[in-house]
Amino acid sequence: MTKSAVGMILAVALAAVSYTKASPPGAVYIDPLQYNVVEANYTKWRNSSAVGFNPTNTAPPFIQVFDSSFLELTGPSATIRKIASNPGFAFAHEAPIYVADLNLVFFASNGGGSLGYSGWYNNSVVSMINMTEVDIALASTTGDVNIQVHTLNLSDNVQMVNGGTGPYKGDLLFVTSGRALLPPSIVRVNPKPPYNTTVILDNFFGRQFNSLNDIKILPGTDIMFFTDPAYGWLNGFRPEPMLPSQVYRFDPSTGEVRVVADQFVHPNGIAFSPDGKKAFITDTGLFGGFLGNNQTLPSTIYEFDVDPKTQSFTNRRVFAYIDAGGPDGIQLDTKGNVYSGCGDGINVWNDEGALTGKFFINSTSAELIFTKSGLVILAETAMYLTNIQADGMSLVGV
Ligand SMILES: *[C@@H]1O[C@H](CO)[C@@H](O)[C@H](O)[C@H]1NC(C)=O
Ligand SMILES: *[C@@H]1O[C@H](CO)[C@@H](O)[C@H](O)[C@H]1NC(C)=O
Ligand SMILES: *[C@@H]1O[C@H](CO)[C@@H](O)[C@H](O)[C@H]1NC(C)=O
Ligand SMILES: *[C@@H]1O[C@H](CO)[C@@H](O)[C@H](O)[C@H]1NC(C)=O
Ligand SMILES: *[C@@H]1O[C@H](CO)[C@@H](O)[C@H](O)[C@H]1NC(C)=O
Ligand SMILES: *[C@@H]1O[C@H](CO)[C@@H](O)[C@H](O)[C@H]1NC(C)=O
Ligand SMILES: *[C@@H]1O[C@H](CO)[C@@H](O)[C@H](O)[C@H]1NC(C)=O
Ligand SMILES: CC(=O)N[C@H]1CO[C@H](CO)[C@@H](O)[C@@H]1O
Repeated sequence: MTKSAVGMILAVALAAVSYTKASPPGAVYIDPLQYNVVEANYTKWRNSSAVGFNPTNTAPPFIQVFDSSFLELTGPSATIRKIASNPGFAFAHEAPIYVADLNLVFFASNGGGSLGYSGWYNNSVVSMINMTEVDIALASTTGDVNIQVHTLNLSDNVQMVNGGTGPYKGDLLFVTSGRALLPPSIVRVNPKPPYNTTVILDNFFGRQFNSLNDIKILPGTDIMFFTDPAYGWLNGFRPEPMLPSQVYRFDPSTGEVRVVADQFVHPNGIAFSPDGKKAFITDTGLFGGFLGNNQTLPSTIYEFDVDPKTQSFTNRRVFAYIDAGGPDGIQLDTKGNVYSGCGDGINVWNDEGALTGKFFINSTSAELIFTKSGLVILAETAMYLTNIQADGMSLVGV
């Protein structure tokens, strides 16, 4: 029987018996009907300072279930365990790339937020964690572990790595936000020592990009799509933007660069459906850097059709509005479920846009990545692993 078949039978069985017996162990079922009306004297009304919706006040981290279909992707025995931690430094922010044949995850520190190397004078730090070491350590205990992460020393033209995907032709594919007058770029990095780098794009017809944030390759092609918000300026390490905050398409075989979507406040994460027909862009409009946060601006995932001829993003519609923080990095599993790093952890929607569950850590996660060991959650000063059954796009070559 396949893993997903087991999950499906389990979910059906649970739905028939009782939601409160929801497996995995420690999972908490929140029946939306119980919270549709809470009345004026409710003691847990939320404002912008609340981390997330945790009406059961369950100790994090835990699996929060809004719809029993969520159990199909977690499987019956998923846990959430910390695998690395550094309380003083936001070492695990974004740009995770899983290199399956080496069983390594590469990622970057926060280049702008609290506990990151923010500011004009400091580059972010790219690191790597060895998932074989993680597996061995987790097998020796039922609790958390703290695996050493290895710092890479990349060449100086790699500044403020913020997004990544791949492997692309065997290499890590990062986007950098640039720093001061050093331009944002797309860069290929050798995943093996000496980690040598090759920049493949650093301008739009002679103009510097604002601060590239995230990148994906359209499934079945070598064409790259990336977002370019103004966060380098808003976080104090880039000059004022000279381009709209928009989404670009780059064909590395011809060198052609063009815009495929605009009209965002701060376009952030990017992902495609497994068949490549739909695109998702997260807009963290509410996060304004030095301008401050504004809860009335987008905290929204938009869904588009990918035009079969032009590959422009068409038919924009709201896919989800996030109830906690803003949607940052975004990844899909092979069944089309959508995962995004938000203010309370990883939020997950089915392909119809229904929020089915969360990996609730009670703090911000900006990104996640699927590995053979499960889903790795980047949570700024910590990394978690949840050994769910779903397979991500990063495991099938995109
Ligand atoms: C809410 O609290 C107020 C003040 O204590 C009280 O007068 C009112 O009856 C309460 N309402 C309900 C629905 O319990
Ligand atoms: C938000 O709610 C908390 C807890 O009720 C309260 O202490 C805080 O003052 C509120 N903040 C704002 C901005 O309303
Ligand atoms: C979640 O985090 C907030 C802010 O750090 C904290 O006040 C709250 O107690 C935490 N909730 C739980 C259930 O641990
Ligand atoms: C990862 O760790 C395993 C177990 O210690 C080791 O055999 C392997 O060489 C490591 N891989 C890399 C790329 O360092
Ligand atoms: C990077 O440089 C630091 C400091 O020089 C060194 O400790 C570390 O081993 C280097 N990392 C790699 C992967 O070479
Ligand atoms: C790294 O260096 C090797 C040897 O010169 C070269 O073949 C490879 O293309 C380089 N990779 C990158 C990403 O620059
Ligand atoms: C928040 O954003 C809205 C919409 O752009 C704007 O009208 C409002 O002035 C902003 N509020 C603050 C406090 O900046
Ligand atoms: C966090 C950090 O590394 N800050 C450094 C940024 O760069 C300035 C100037 O070189 C240093 O003084 C800070 O310590």
